[in-house]
Amino acid sequence: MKQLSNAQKQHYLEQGYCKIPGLVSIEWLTELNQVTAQFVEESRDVSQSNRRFDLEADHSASAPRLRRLNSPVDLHETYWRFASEGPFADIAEDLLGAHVKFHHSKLNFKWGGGGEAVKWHQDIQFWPHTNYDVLTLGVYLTDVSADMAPMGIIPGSHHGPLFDLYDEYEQWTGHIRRADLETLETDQADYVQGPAGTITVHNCRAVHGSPPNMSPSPRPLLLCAYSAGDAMPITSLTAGGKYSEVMVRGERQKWARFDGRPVPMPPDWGGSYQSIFQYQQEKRDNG
Ligand SMILES: O=C(O)CCC(=O)C(=O)O
Repeated sequence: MKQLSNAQKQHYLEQGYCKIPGLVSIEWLTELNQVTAQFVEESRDVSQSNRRFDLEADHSASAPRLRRLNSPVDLHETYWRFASEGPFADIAEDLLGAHVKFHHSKLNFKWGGGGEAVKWHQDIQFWPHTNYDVLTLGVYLTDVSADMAPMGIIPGSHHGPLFDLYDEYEQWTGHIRRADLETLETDQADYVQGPAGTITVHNCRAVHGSPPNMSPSPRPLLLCAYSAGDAMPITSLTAGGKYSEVMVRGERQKWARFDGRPVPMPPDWGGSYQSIFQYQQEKRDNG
């Protein structure tokens, strides 16, 4: 094991997630926050969401309110160095084995004063792979307390079914329907919080989400997804990414491994997909 204790790995395998404190140095945090501040500055010149910035409705030049910076590793080498050389890659190796691929990244800001909820969902329906050795690592760039809408994960939900993220009209919503939520123990969710640098990891089948951020401070969470070397994506969602499918550990695998459990497919977005918020925040009465 490179970074994790056996107990942390066991927690991930049994519960589908884990919290990892104390591995991100102050130097990394300072650099990541400096670069992030530059992107927030740049967003002042933007009035509508685009491929780079996902903006809240009341974003403005004088008071930026970002929901997400899309694909940060493509935008600045600091993010890529962190994703490929920092503690994430070691943790991914501890959990996925010797051969690890990078999949994609995003930086969710969840701005203070009402930054939008991320409704309950599982990730793998957005980007299906041939198996479920796919996970997302996150790092909080500031201290995150309970009132700042930390990410909540339902323990053990990765062992359960994959849910339909379409509504009853077969429109993609990117979140679990109300009727299905009633079968889940959302009240048991573990809201992972901690000081700046706290790392979260969740499996691609784990049910997770977060409420609106009603505190005054943003809650920036840099997320990077990785897969085992033999988990192959079966859509082209991230095909244009600069580092998509790049090996961060070990060697390229010639053989794909298939899990017998079927995976629901997302729509064919044909290059128009920007972020989870684009769909989740559309007002439909679908639960
Ligand atoms: O930012 C969060 O709280 C949740 C992130 C998430 O689930 C996502 O972006 O898919």
